[in-house]
Formats: sequence, structure tokens, C-alpha cells
Amino acid sequence: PVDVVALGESMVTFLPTRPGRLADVPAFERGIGGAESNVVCALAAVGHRTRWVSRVGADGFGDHLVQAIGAYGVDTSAVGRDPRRPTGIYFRTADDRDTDAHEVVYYRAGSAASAMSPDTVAPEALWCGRVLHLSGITAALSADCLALVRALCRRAPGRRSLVSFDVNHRPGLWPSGGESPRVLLDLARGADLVFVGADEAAAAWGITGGPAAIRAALPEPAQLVVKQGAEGATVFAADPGTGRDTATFVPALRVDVVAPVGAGDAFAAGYLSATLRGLSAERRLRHGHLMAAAALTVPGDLAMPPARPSPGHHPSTSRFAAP
Ligand code: KDG
Repeated sequence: PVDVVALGESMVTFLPTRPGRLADVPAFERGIGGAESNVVCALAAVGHRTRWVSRVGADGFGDHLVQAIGAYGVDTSAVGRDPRRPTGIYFRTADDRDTDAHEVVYYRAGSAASAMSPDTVAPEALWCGRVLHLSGITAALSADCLALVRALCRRAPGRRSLVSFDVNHRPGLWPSGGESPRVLLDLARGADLVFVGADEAAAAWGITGGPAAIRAALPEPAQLVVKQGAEGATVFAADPGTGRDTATFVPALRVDVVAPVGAGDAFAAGYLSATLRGLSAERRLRHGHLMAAAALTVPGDLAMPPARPSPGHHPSTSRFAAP
């Protein structure tokens, strides 16, 4: 039995070996990234049974992703290979303490994962865990990927897994034309558990009134977690019997932020881990903050080391992170 299945594109990441703008740094170190696989890697690192479902190219980067994510103990047996399309990669700045601007450059258009669709991903591979974790990033990759996420977020009686959806609005990935906010709101409405940043809700949906205003716009999910950056997070949880909604706020930990990338995924992993263990709303948020704190203080996308590191696998951790 699997605790959490996650669907999404993962990429080989290239992080500068020293601080600075992408225009200035001469060398990069390989790591792995991908919002949804970050979540299951972190969950596997703390002992949960997890599976990552995706597609990669029949190339060395695809081999590396499968091997490195597998080294966390994540089941990769349902990852498809596409001989015609490449594995996505991306470059970004790694230490935001020394740069004015955080830069991200994706090379993923037409990637193997962008060809995920209701035809190329088997439902049995997805509906076999207690939780199915999805994110708005997948919805932005292609029309086929959007069709797949729409199908998975459709409320159906007897749905076999709790559907967890991280809004993860990445404006740079969506085709221009302003469709994304509406699409993401509709997808979130079909999930049982939604993670959204208060900043995302303001940018995408124009909701600036804070957590309560976001809940008013998104009453359908049984649980809505609103992340309020360094301040903390609020969860709205509806009582299954009475439908009464209870809001719980827990402040975040104070840490020296090196790079925020991956912190949302780590938060989701902590929250899901505590959920699977049947813990209270307060403790679910606390677990989220603890795992986010670990991710905030390293340059890489993933803070947790793999359970079974393999030769040639270097999770990017703290090369130049020391103060
Ligand atoms: O949440 C972290 C992700 O943004 C990162 O790992 C890469 O999945 C990624 C993306 O699409 O930006």
C-alpha cells in the first residue's frame, strides 16, 4: 500500500557553484527538481511509502532523475520513457542572499513530461495511494497535461484517494492570454486538500483580503491551507459531520533564508506526513513549517538527503550556504 502518489514533471536542475547572476556564473552543479517529486522525496525521507508518476526522455537526464528520485526510496516503476522527446532541465540562481533578482530559466517546452495525457498515463498507476498529490504546474505544461489534471480533479463519488492540489502558479509557464487564474481556481475546487500562497492568491486571483477571503472564494475543498510566507500558515478544515469550518493559524519558524525554491513542496510534505499520521490541524501546520525551514536554508530544491544515496548522485545541499 502506498501513502502518497505524486504526478508531475521533474527536471535536472543546474545550480551555480557560486553566488551571482546567471549572466556571470561560469559553472553549474547538477541537482534534481520538480515540485511533485520534491514532495514525495521528502515524504520518503521521513519514512512514507511513495510513488512518482511521470514521463522522461530516453536520455541520460531521464536516467538520472529516475535513479536519483528512486534513491529516496520513491517507487518509480510507473515512470514512462519517451524516445522522441527530451527530459526537461532548468537553471536558476541558488543563493538569494547575494543576488537582487531570483532568476529561473526553463528548457522544458516539448519535454517528455509535457506529453502526459489521459492516454499516456494509466489511471491504475495514479489511484493506488491514500493521497494523490497534484499541482498547477502540470496544468500549465500542455493541453494534454491540462486534460489529465482536469480529469483527476473532477469530483467523483467513491474517489479512491484524497486529492491534494498545490496551486503552484508559475506565470512564466502558461501561454499568454490570462487563462491560468481561472483554470487553477477550477482545478482547486475539485481537490480535497489545497495549498495556496496568500501572495499567489493575490497575484492570480486578485484576492488581497487574506486567508478568510481566499476561503470565501474556495469553499469546496475539505481543507484549504493558506501559506502566509514568513508569517505562518492558516488551515481551514470543514468538519465532515456538521460542515462547520474551523480556522487554525500556526506561525512559521524564523530562519535565515538561502533560497525559497522547494520550501512550498517541503511544507506540503510535512503537512501530508502529519495528515497521514492523523495529527491535529495545529500539528499538521507545525510539521509543514519544520520541513519548509529545512528547505529554506539550503540552495537546492530538496533539503532531505536520500535514504540510499547512489554513486554519482549529489543532492544539492550546502556548497556555499554556510554563513
Ligand atoms: O517548487 C519547486 C519547483 O518549482 C522546482 O523544483 C521546479 O517544478 C519545478 C518548476 O516547475 O518550477
